[in-house]
Amino acid sequence: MVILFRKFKKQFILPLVMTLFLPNCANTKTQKITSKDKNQTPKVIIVEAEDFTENSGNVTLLNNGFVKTSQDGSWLNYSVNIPVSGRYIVRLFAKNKEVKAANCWIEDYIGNKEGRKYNITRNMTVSENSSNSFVQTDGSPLAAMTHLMKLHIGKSVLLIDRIEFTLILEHKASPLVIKQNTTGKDWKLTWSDEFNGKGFPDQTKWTYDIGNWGWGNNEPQYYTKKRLENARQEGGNLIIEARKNDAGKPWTSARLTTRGKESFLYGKIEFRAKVPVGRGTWSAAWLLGDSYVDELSWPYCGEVDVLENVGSEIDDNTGNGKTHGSVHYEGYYFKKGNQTPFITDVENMNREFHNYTLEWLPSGMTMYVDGKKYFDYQLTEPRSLTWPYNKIPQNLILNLAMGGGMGGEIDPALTSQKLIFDYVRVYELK
Ligand SMILES: [Ca+2]
Repeated sequence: MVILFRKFKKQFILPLVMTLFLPNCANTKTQKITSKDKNQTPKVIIVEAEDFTENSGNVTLLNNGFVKTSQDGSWLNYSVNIPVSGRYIVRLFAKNKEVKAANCWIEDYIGNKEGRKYNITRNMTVSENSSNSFVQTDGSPLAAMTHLMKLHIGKSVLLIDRIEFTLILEHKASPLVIKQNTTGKDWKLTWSDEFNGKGFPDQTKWTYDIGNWGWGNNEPQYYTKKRLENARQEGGNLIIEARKNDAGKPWTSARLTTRGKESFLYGKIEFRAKVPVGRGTWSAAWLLGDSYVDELSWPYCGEVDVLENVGSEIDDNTGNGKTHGSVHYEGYYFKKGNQTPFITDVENMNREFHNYTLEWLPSGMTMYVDGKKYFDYQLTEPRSLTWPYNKIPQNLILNLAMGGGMGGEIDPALTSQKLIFDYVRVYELK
């Protein structure tokens, strides 16, 4: 049982002048963790606005504990102790007394050695003339550790109250790792979902990734949990449907994963799928390392994209398009500038099912579309020095994103798009 316990800062009369200009200095207070019992795992982490460790220099601490930001744009840094790895709801409590909306976002791991910007909330808009309200992003992944975060506030005068992090899903490794035999000459089926059921996806095989934090790619869709409109078995298929202006969100969709159920080490993995056309769609069937906890885990945990297609690369008339095969890890990702794109043409992508297949062995990986090899990545030095795929099991992910870094601008005419899977099959060598 989580008891919300926080100081009622608005009722305190602080020994300060009405407003106090704050130099760019450190504040040593730490955030409150809400839990009645100190030994109990806290579920809500509260970071008070005034507990910043650094600021942009143009913010003002008010005597009621709010921090007032500036028309010139402001930022506030916070040290946030996350006690449990998992997915969180992030809420920003702020008042906006101005006549225009204010845009905010939260950056994690500021000052990281890789020089990367980890946006864990996408843009959060505080409406004009709003008071005592909050804006919210769901599903942000956070590892258990002390995070240095930066709250970015656009050119707006806001009264910031606090940020809350609410745990919605604890991170757990998959209880079952299916390690495949890798020698022999024939592939033998070891796991599959034929999607012959009705209604919800098989909950013994799949869990839901939920939320709208942007998924590291500034994606606008909200992935829902257990909602037939977004993910269902029907007619022998799994349908993942992205829907516009649905459930109070600009776009809803679904992202299914085997994480938490089973993961795989080696084997042949075959996705039989039919993708949607339409500018802005981003279809994917892929693998992500079990050691992924938050964005800092990537790409060290591994990611293998077996089917990756964007609607803007499909000819709406012929249905001919492209799929991208990629293997991401420390030795091979955008920061290294050594990505060799493996892209192949696929005819009639949206009207016929095609087989998108990965063969993953200790020696490397190959990929095929309808049995035709187009991807060959063999494990040679120096690749082997940082190669995670001989030790970190990978879980399977099926999702339909809209827009974002790769999906691009969404055709405003789109209202509903479907990514359809006939089956997912996993084999080992015998
Ligand atoms: Ca089927």
